[in-house]
Parts: sequence; C-alpha cells; structure tokens
Amino acid sequence: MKPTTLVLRASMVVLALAACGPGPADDQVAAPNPSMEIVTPQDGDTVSGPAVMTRLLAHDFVVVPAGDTTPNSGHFHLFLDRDVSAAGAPIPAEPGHIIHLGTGADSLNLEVVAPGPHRLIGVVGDAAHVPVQPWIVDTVWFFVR
Ligand SMILES: [Cu+2]
Repeated sequence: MKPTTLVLRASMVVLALAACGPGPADDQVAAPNPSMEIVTPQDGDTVSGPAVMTRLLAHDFVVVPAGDTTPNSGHFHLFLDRDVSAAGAPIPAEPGHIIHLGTGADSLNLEVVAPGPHRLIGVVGDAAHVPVQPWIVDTVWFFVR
C-alpha cells in the first residue's frame, strides 16, 4: 500500500468516527457557536415612532447581568445610529444611542427615535462590557415614520 493511500484511509476513519456523534463513552461537548439576532424591528421594517420596541434573541450563549462571569455568557448592547466601539475595550454609554442592557434584559423600548432611516446594531459584551470575541453582533436597518 502506498503511503498516500494509508493517509487517505486514516482520514476516512477519522471522518467516519466524527460523523458518529456522541456515544456513551464520549464526554466531549460541542464547542458553543454563539450568535444573536435582532428580532424586532426586522431588517427593512417601517415602524411608527417615536418609541421603537426592540427584542433580541440569544443563540448558544447565556444572557446574564453585567458583572456575571458565567462561561459562554454576556449581555446585550444596542448601537443606534452609531458605529460599534473598539474590540478589547469596554463599550461606552451614550443615552439614546449606545445602550447597555446590563440587567440581562432581552428587550428594550427605545423611547425617542426620530422619523427617518436608522441603523441598529446589537453587540454582546462580557461581564466587564467588553465585546465578546469573536464578535456576536447583528445589524438591522429600519425606518420610523
Ligand atoms: Cu454593558
């Protein structure tokens, strides 16, 4: 048997084992693949102002209050018509524009949003408000009439 054939056969065995999924003796847990979703408003929505309700959804991570260091967790932040802040530094706060959902909430009523087009970016930050890396973000554009 040629060495290349051996390597190919060995990788096929590895692939076959990986495809079997967890067995009774397999205590490995799949690595989390966290993401977030801005459910409301949806991208492209036109909504009545001035108050705009936002609802957020966490996929494959735990939403906790700021300061909670549970592994694979974080809290939501909203950037309304602002670019996201730098990686590696705490997210600032700017009333009406950069908002921490530090209680672990997954919804927020933006009380005064001017008529016109808006961009809303959701970012998950860690216990110290630093954006989780790799980024957990979602962006929607919406219009307030
Ligand atoms: Cu925060």
